[in-house]
Amino acid sequence: MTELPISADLIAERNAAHAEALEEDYAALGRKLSRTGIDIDAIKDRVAGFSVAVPSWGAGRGGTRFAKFPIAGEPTNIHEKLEDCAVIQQLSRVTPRVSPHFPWDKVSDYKALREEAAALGLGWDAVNSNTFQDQVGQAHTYANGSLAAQDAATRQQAVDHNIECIEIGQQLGSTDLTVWVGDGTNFPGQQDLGRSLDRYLEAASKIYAALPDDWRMLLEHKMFEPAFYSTVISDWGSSILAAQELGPKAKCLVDLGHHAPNVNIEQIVARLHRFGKLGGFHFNDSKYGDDDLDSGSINPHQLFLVFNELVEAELNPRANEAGGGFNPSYMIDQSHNVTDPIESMLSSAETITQCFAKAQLVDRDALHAAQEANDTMMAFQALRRAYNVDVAPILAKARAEAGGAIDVLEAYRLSQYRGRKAQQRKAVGLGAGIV
Ligand code: RM4
Ligand code: MN
Ligand code: MN
Repeated sequence: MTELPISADLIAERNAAHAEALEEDYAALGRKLSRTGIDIDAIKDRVAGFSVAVPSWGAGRGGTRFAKFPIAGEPTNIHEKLEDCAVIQQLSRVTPRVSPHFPWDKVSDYKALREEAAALGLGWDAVNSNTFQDQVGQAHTYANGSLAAQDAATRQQAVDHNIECIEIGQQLGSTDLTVWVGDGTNFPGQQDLGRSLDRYLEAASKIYAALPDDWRMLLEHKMFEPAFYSTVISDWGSSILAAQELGPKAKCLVDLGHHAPNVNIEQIVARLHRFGKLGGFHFNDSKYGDDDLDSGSINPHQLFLVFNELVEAELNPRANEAGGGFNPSYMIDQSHNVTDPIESMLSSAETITQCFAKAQLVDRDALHAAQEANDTMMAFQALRRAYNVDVAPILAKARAEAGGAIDVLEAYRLSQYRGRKAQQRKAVGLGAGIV
């Protein structure tokens, strides 16, 4: 392994400074949990086994559609992005995989890229295709759609790109292809709503046919943007219908910001699982639309309820879960406009793991008994009790035992990593906004 980006001595020194307080907090929480029959070490072990992938594109300050405000030391290529992802993993110990996006992360040698990541302690997660944007020199424009475009040559180009993504993913060691398309319309009448779905399904089935046996195709729905009148795969209904038509290796991916306001996302999770189609998540938070805000920054309770459904789902596996049982893919998908992306992803990884841990604390027997007895208040309280527990000491202890930092943000700031990168990396341009 090459040298990791943050000094191990710094982490050890800060952890030593926090160790006594953490032991006190962990012991106190352990006593509290044991009064309800919960073994804190067992929860810690589960937390130690949890992980969530980070998106390569989340390492930069993505900006909004309006403007981009780069920071000094921001990464400009996949190599620098990997280095930043390694910082997140080194400190948090819950983000061991990176999800690449092509062609953004294209290189000439993927074997070397895989080794480069491994040397930084990183593996690879789902490969993401991009047919929502034209590239320089591209033969056919995606202005009128990609997999659902009217033009057959455009559809074929989009299919070929997805197959190329699978081939790259095989070299990297991925086993999932995530397909999000921006295809849709801005005007009533612009396209035939039925036929555009037919075209999407036909093109998607060609990609599906190219999937290796142990791969999944994750269909990501999104209600609107860039299309503002209709979107081809707009919701979980369209997504599950498409996944069912494609076959057992096609699953649905839930990006938390891709729904109509106030939609009950945890119920969608339960529904997708019921039909063996729950493929994975893009974690972020949202106030209005696809805001890509930091996970749990707006509605941490919703995130907890999603994990509560995931625990229920794991306890009730569905026979038709092809590909080895319950194994949803977890990833962060955020855009950072006003924070250092490393700090945001550290914070989000922590919040996601907290919600996972809290969901493990739910007294399932009490919950199910209350549900059976129609005791609404006690059923709600079973969830509430778990949600109200501050699980921070469990996470910190699991992290420290794995070599991570007890206080991730403190260690990151003291490392002056971004400042050092600002000296070494070339500056990022302002980028194209629409103002
Ligand atoms: C989309 C969607 C996809 C992501 C792109 C960049 O809104 O969330 O997952 O690949 O943005
Ligand atoms: Mn997404
Ligand atoms: Mn999105």
